[in-house]
Amino acid sequence: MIELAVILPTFKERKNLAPMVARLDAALAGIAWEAIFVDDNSPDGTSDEARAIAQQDARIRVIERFGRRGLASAAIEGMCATAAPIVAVMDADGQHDPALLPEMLAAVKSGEYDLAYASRFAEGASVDAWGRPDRVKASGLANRIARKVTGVQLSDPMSGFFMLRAETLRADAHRLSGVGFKILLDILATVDAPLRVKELPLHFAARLDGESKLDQTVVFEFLVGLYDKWLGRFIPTRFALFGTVGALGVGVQMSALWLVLHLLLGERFVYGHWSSNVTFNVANTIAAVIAMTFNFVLNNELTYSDKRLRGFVPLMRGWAKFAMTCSLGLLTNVGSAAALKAMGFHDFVAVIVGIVLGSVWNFALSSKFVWGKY
Ligand SMILES: Nc1nc2c(ncn2[C@@H]2O[C@H](COP(=O)(O)OP(=O)(O)O)[C@@H](O)[C@H]2O)c(=O)[nH]1
Ligand SMILES: [Mg+2]
Repeated sequence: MIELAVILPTFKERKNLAPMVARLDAALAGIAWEAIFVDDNSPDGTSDEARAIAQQDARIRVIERFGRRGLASAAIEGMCATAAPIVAVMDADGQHDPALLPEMLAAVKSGEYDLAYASRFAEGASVDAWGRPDRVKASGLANRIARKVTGVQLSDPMSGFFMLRAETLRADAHRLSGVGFKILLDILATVDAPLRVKELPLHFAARLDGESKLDQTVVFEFLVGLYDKWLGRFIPTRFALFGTVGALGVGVQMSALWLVLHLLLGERFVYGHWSSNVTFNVANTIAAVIAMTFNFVLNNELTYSDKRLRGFVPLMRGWAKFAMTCSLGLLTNVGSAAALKAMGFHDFVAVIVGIVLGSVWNFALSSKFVWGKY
């Protein structure tokens, strides 16, 4: 009977898989285990390598996902794809020592603890071998903020190496946000009954091959994750991001308008001459297209980073579709404002309601038609 499933989310880790499996095999002697690699269609052929290993070793399984990215969602889907009663999550790059797994398993199996995890900042742990003093500092700060905001009192709630009963996870899996990388924090902050946590000191190592995927996005994802836990249930995280990008777009359009008028009118503009209607309309149209393009790029990078469009043709097609949804959004915006004004509402109220309705419309359409699969 299978006892333990080890979930290893991977993105571009091809060369690290074989050493990882060898270490799991050595560490878990005498335990009935399986390992599931959850790969987001890595361009380096990680999933092919995982399947090649699995051909020789039935304890190894592979989940390959397409058109999506995300460490947290990969971990959740892996944990829900096993019949093992106990599940663990760890990095596939050698930074987490599999030798800690038996001790974690004993703690969870004993019934004394609901969750065991390896902390980089516990008594007896070390991060020197990591070779990334910048990330040590950033993690320390992130941990402090996370403890404040969520009330979770662990030395390293941002750890990516933990184990718990699968049923504990499944009971709340539908409520997890699956956003960003802080899956442990997400679990701890989501479950209703407080979990009894066993903390083990981790000697955090340097990664074997390749480079960190979290370097570029670590701060952004952290903030998004915190927002999601904090205010996400009032205003959904993605909509908040979309709205923020939209608000920035207003600033971009204003600046672009100023710039274009300046270019069109040159000195006359500088000395305070007002533009004619025609010039203004031409300039404002150009500015609007610039702002819309800015919004498209930023939404593609941030709001929909997990479904990011890449390559010239997909980007141009996405841009064209975004332009179309935005024009419909504009009609909704102006149309609803006009209707409200006709009904006797104050101008200001009409404009605000128009903006909100237009944004909701843009958001709904673009998440379906620009970044969605339908
Ligand atoms: N499936 C999947 N795995 C990911 C993704 N991003 C990172 N990973 C994996 O998650 C683990 C931790 O990521 P890593 O880049 O090592 O982050 P770091 O240890 O914080 O520098 C590694 O095994 C990565 O391959 C992703 O978008 N999807
Ligand atoms: Mg790593």
